[in-house]
Amino acid sequence: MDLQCQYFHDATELLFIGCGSSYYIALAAAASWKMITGRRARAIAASELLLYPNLVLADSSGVAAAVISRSGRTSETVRAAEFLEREKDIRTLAVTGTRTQPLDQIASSTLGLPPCDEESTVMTRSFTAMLLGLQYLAAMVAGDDGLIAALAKLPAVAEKAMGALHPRIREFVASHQFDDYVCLGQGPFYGLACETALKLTEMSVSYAQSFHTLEFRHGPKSIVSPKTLLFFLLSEQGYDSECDVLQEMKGLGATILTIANHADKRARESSDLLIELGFDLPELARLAPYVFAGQFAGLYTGLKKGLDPDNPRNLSRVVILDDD
Ligand code: F1P
Repeated sequence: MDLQCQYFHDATELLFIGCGSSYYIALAAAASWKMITGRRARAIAASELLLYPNLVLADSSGVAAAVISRSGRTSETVRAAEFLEREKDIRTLAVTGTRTQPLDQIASSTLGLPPCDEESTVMTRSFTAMLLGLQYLAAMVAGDDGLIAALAKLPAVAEKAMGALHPRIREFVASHQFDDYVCLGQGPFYGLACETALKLTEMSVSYAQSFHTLEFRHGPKSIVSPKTLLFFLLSEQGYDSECDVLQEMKGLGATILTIANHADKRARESSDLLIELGFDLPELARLAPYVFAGQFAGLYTGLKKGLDPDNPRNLSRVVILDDD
């Protein structure tokens, strides 16, 4: 794909559209796009566009859309691309792990990432790969060479961090028993918190919720107990406020798993497991690794429960609706 697609350059607003994990990529990608390019960006679940088109597209001029789908076949996502291209004359970019599928054929351009297409029903490396692909695109559109260079450094440092993380999460899961999970993040980390919760649900059939970190105080915190594992995805920009919530929840008796790039004494003292990435990279260049903990926690919790995390009950690899 010519990453300099003119319609992307000209767009005054970008919609990021997907389902499931791909919608959560859209959440993180839309936040990244706005922060990198300064242009308006929104994440939309494909079903919302199909069921409430006027709500989504009201007074949206100069719109382009990135339509995200590992399989390129998810019915709602393909229909969303068709609707935009054929009924609204809005150009779309397919972001996909699978070429020659309906989405690829309908979209005006394709950012194809076939190596990311894992065999598992559950999206893991395809999540991080498609998010990174969209962050690269944003950095190219913004002409941000420093961010492009930082993104290019990420795989090497992330691979090292991933290797160190496996045994820590495996041990933590083996030595704890939880009734439920809550995953918390703000700004570009909110979509990653949603994905963390989905991994726990898909891979281990556990009850997991996700919230904007400070929203958790407004009622949902009533669920907190030592048998509740709270994932805090700590940002730099919101660190102090997020740490206030972390300390408050520790005071209520929660078990806390914290992911941060750098943690201070407060976070260290209140976390039952602290994952400190320590990457010498700008914040937006190191978003993707924040989902590793949730992916591993889902994997090891599923295995501990005697499940097959790659083939979750009730799920299919792609959701194809009957009338497709
Ligand atoms: C989207 C999705 C996945 C989910 C499951 C069903 O797939 O909802 O996020 O884990 O595999 O499909 P896709 O549109 O990205 O192929």
